[in-house]
Amino acid sequence: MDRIYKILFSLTFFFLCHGIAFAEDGSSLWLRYTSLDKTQVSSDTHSPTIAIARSELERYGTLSSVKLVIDKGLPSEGFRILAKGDGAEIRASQDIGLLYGAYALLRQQQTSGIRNLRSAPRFSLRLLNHWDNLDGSVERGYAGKSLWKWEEIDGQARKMSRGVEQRVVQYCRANASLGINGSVLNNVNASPKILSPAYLDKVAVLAAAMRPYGIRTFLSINFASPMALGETDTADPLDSRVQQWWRDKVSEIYARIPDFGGFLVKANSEGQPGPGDYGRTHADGANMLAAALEPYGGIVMWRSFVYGANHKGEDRVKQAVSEFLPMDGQFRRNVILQSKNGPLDFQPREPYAPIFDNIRQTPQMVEFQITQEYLGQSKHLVYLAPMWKEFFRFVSPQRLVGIAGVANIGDDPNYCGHPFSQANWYAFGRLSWDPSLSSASISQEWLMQTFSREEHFVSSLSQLMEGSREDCVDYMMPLGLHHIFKFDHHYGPEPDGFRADYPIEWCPVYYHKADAQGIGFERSAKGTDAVAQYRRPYRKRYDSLRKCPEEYLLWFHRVDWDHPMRNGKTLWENLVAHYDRGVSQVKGYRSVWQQFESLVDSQRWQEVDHLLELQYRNAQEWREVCLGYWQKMKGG
Ligand code: BDP
Repeated sequence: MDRIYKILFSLTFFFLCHGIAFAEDGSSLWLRYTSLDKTQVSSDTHSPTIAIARSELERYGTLSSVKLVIDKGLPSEGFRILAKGDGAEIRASQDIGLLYGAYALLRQQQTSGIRNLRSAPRFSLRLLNHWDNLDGSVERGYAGKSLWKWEEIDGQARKMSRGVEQRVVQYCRANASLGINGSVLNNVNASPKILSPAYLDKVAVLAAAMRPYGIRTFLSINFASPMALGETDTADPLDSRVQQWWRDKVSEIYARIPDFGGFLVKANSEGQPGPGDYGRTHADGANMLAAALEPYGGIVMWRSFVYGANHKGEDRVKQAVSEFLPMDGQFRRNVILQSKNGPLDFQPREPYAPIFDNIRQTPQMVEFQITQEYLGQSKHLVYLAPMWKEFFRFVSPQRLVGIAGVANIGDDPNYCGHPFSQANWYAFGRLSWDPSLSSASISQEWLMQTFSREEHFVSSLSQLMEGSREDCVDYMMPLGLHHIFKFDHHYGPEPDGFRADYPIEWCPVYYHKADAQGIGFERSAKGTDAVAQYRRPYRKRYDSLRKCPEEYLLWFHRVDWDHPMRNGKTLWENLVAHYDRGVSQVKGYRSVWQQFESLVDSQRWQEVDHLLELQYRNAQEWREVCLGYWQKMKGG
């Protein structure tokens, strides 16, 4: 062969072998296993779920053999891994436990090495909430359009194209690898059309794809559906025709999807219809749906994110407790109250939502937001596990039956937009299985699987990720500031935001109340007394200007600009220092990342590099706009 052709040939060979490093677009997520076809898998039982466990292990396992064993003595969904020389045994009481065990073994293989392990999930409901609309858009989605391709609905439900199926399968594998066991497919601002036969056919197709991976399907419903679909002239939950309509609809759903999970409901909130439209309570509404679902084992997840209705004018952060506390004890057994982690709305930092203290008789779930609506969306590297761990310091996982995360998933090649946003999906799943895991251990295993196991890389990036949420708080809203986002898209700063045609609870000026004298929202007993909704010792601690943790200061107190802080400096000086710290931290991200250019495939490396540059510019903008505005308010 000609010399030049030899060189070209060897180069082609080189690129073929190393092609992965050049071609990685993030679509493999953290499941970047190498195909080895090495492991012999044996199992006494057969099912679609076992078949998946087998094929994942056969294809990607490094051991010579793995035995899958049903062991009824183990907890529901849990598993055991027993390492045995060059082989292993996975035991579980159910097929799904064996699949979870298989993924855990593969994770060990990619991270710590294979060792004995006993594991079972802390929560029985571990759900993603997709805010996907039927036109294919995703509310607060920053990673492309809906994976579900609702637009292919007309008569096409059963003919999902191969491409779509592969994306959905990858979604299922990723979730099963974490133990996520439910998916609410559509937006809480739900279109009534989701309950029409054509869409239910499509839902059934998706449910069938997810079932072997242990993922049950749920739907968000519009409370006025029977009326909106033209089948009743009211949606009053106490009207017997409405009740019958829901019973029929539920039976229609279960005929298609026998393991259907139930409904998620946003009612009488932000313009959505609800039982309040008929003078009925949330309990009346939830119980009507719960009664229809009960014979099938379905549940209702009723959201407490309700404001501006019955308690209009009251401090928004108090309204959920005001509304739901009097109803505690009135809900049917299959109703769960689902609340956001903070009392306002997924801000970079909020104190925990006191509804978790107040509601004692109704089962509760927490709703986290993975999609970073208020934390730089899919443009900023902000690792959310430290924020969720912070919540669990105040609300014990034992008080909760489930955990939901508003998904950050779309049809972008890498599913999440920012390559590091995948870490938030990952961390949500890992914490929903075991909230006692540390955020650092989760980021480390994610980094090892997603990028590289090189020690220096893993420790540097994991440290960077660990601090990133605090950095974001610093450059956006330090010391308890909240909701000073630009209207509607919630990405950049708008501290002067006020619109007479908007509810006051959407206006930044309502939240910071900055003027010549000071800044902050007085929620102590001297103000709205929101502190009274907290249990001891937090009630007193937050009420006291002296004892209130400084990270919540302006959330609970209005203080003068020259208020002396614990470090002896004034509030103003501290505010400036926080903004500066946030910006300089983010500046450092890029220098860290640039050290590792040779370790990361070029496509993902460059993507992250560009995004870090953008994040730095955005952080500067936050500082300039906010400090400029506070300075103007303060005068001088
Ligand atoms: C807000 C979002 C809005 C959601 C709402 C909710 O901006 O898009 O519909 O929460 O959770 O944060 O219902």
